[in-house]
Amino acid sequence: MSDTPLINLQELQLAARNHALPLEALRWDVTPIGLHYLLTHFDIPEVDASSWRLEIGGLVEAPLSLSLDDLRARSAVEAVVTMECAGNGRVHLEPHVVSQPWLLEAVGTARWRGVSVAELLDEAGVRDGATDVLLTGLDRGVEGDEEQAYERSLPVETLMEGHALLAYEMNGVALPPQHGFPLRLVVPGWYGMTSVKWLARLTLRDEPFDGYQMSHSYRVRQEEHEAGDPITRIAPRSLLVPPGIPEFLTRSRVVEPGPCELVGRAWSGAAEIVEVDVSVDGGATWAGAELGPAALGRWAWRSWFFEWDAQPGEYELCCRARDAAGNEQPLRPSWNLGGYVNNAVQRVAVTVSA
Ligand SMILES: Nc1nc2c(c(=O)[nH]1)N[C@H]1C(S)=C(S)[C@@H](COP(=O)(O)O)O[C@H]1N2
Ligand SMILES: [Mo]
Repeated sequence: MSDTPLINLQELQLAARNHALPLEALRWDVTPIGLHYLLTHFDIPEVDASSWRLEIGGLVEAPLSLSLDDLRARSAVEAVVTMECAGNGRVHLEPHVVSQPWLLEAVGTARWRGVSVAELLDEAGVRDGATDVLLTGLDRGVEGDEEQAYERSLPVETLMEGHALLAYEMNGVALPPQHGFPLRLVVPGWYGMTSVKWLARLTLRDEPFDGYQMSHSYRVRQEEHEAGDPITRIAPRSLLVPPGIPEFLTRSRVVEPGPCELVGRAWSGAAEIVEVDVSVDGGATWAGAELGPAALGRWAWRSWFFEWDAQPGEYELCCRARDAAGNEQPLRPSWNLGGYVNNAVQRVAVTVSA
């Protein structure tokens, strides 16, 4: 970690609000709520569920105004979904990008329950010419000198085909305030910024929204005045549970000699995970890990296992995932202005004691 750049107090302030998944929590199939990562741009709003409504309007035949009870009375859908922040890995980029200083753990897997977005849009009746849905949250703030609600749009098609849901439950309980009470969008396979929390409105439009969170943030660009490419689906990543015991300050690991089972998770929004490779020598040589069952469904991370015969010495453990579309984690990061989508392989320093 000595090569990690110093973060400033403003970044520490963000990091204290927006926490990551402790890597040992990769052991749970479904992340316990308090261990799921969090990212909130502005403040967590306090929402009165009895007066709250979800409005569906714009280019629709019949605008809808739905209470939480209305939504709960409909047929429910459920999905186990791995969500990851697009800024995960940011702090490993050089030169340093000032923002939420994620290391590698801005990820979590939850069982979401709610209503299908496609069903609601069908009911409202999407008018000809409607191409995009603007999703507006109740939280407000200032970013890039612009006062705004947190809001982003998605193509109607993505919401119709993509298994997207409006969730009112997480892991079997009502959405906690920090995860979007009373209702949030969940778009499986897409980076987290897509899944708008504290939803107030869905507005059907005839073009993509061009507000701050669309045109400035969440684009891969090298320079400020470049349009760049929008960030969409999650690139493959694998993470391992650091083995043995940690040293308090450095988090470096101490492992007993002998057989040591390395375990971790791998996921990709583009296509299924087909391979995870492990290296104990910093990426010089690799061997295949065994994939666990795909029991959690297509949108959740996959477990993996690797038997390591740990002999006394110093090691750097790495893991590397590949998906069915041929996307593979790079060994080294590639830089961009916003510090997004750095899915370079994890590196864990381990001392195997004599
Ligand atoms: N309304 C609203 N929705 C939001 C955000 C936000 O700040 N406001 N943050 C987004 C980002 S960047 C991410 S990564 C995910 C994080 O979801 P979580 O905090 O439930 O893990 O929520 C997304 N939805
Ligand atoms: Mo994010």
